[in-house]
Amino acid sequence: MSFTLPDLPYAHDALAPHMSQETLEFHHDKHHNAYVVNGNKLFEGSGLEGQPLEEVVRQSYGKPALAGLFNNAAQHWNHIAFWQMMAPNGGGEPSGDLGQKISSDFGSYGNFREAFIQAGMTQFGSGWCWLVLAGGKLAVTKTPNGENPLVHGQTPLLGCDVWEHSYYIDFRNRRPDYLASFLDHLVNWEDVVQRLAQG
Ligand code: MN3
Repeated sequence: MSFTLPDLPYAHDALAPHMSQETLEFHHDKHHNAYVVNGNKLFEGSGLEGQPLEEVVRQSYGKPALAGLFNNAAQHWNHIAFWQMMAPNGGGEPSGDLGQKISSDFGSYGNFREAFIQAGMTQFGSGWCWLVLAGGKLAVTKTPNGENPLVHGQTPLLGCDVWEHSYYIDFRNRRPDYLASFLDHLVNWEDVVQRLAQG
């Protein structure tokens, strides 16, 4: 198999004004595409040809000879998920079983929201913040660069890209505002529910 760039699950202008058409044109069409192109160059001879993407990510992690492949494969997985984890008119406090589990595991949705924003703010440099399922409980984590919860044996439910390319066009240096906007206006909670059900 080789990596291919999936289309966005919505139009490039569908998340505006919270995430602009220009951001998605650069982020999806150029940045994500670069991970696909570079990952395909590094795939050959890796010994992981024919493996599903999640296995490529898991099996290349922590192996110095495969570091380049890991970075690109993990970022490919992360971005495919990131596009699906957002939707027009998304965000806000989820209801139903997911809302109850968030209240139960964090004390309240407000506590979760604060922890998620704090994790994204304090990820020094590039990386991601996550809502994960670990040992049957929800938790907030952060990872550097392309690293993701899969390599830590956790189920990623929601991830927010805090590389500058994800927010600098729309929010300049205001990463906390970007994180708040992501939670309040963009999260596709139906996708999170599906990931939780499969977790
Ligand atoms: Mn990105």
